[in-house]
Amino acid sequence: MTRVVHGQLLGTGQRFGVVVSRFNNLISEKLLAGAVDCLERHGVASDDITVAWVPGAFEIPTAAHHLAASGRFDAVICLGTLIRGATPHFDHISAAVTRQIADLAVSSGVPVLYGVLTTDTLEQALERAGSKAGNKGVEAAAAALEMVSLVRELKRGSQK
Ligand code: INI
Repeated sequence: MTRVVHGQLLGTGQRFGVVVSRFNNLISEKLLAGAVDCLERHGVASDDITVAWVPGAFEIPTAAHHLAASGRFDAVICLGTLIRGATPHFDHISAAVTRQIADLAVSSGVPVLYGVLTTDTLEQALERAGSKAGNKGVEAAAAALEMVSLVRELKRGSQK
């Protein structure tokens, strides 16, 4: 018979590290509020959420690495806001940050979630931070809950 494995969205007893960057804080604080609200509404205790602020998106992978390596968290959620400017700066930072978070998600053994906005305009970022295009912080937190549960289930399966 086919064995189908799903993650659940129950966060009771789970611990989360959240990295959030201060650059474009107007947006990032909305991503953070959405992520924390989502975790708490799914049963995560506020004491079980650690928030690490970093200066800009470029610093997110460093902090995420330390949170993941600490062994204290079931998942690490990365939040930030990159908005395109007049130079290629945005492209370099967004490519590096995205690649490093993806690498960490696979190599650390801990689910690492990507809630970093990369938009052309401030308006697009606002739309993704709690208005008409949802809130990417909420989405990243929901994905974190699901991945914690899924990874636990997959580890259990591999021990059978
Ligand atoms: N950091 C961001 O988080 N978003 C941006 O849009 C941004 N832009 O456009 O420059 C940005 N730059 C700062 C960068 O992330 C580092 O903090 C800085 O280079 C120091 O390492």
